[in-house]
Amino acid sequence: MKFLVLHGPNLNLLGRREPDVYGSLTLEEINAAIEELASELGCSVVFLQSNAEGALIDAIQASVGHYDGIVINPAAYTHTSVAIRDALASVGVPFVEVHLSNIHRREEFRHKSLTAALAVGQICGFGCDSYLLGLRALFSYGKKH
Ligand code: CA2
Repeated sequence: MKFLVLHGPNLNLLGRREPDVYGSLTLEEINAAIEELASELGCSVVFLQSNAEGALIDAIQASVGHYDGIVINPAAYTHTSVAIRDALASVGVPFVEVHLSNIHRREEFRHKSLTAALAVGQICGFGCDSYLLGLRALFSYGKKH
């Protein structure tokens, strides 16, 4: 199985600012942990981080027929992007929404996700482990569907 891991805006800054909220790992270190889990599970992963909404949408549209699922942290677009929601809805590729922080115990504007209702599930609040739990869950989902 092959999975696409999408990181949204500003996640390229991880490890350099706000470690109290998002942890001290860099995005490269998170990707390395995901890669290690993928090889343990026997699946492959492809990564993309973008600060641009359109680039994320292009990647979602292009995922059809190439990936068994998407692990996505839409970052701030979670709370604002009807366009990313529409892209995810249109491709029908199963996805898990992940967040480093627990968005439900933060500011009210972060409580709402425009994408979560379309996801197989949402995992938040576990830092890097949110991605690892998300990949495990999607891998297991993929074996059953
Ligand atoms: O907790 C998460 O994973 C978020 O998706 C992160 C987003 C935030 O807008 C969501 O509400 C929750 C922000 C990503 C920005 O990451 C930074 C990392 C280091 C320094 C500054 C921002």
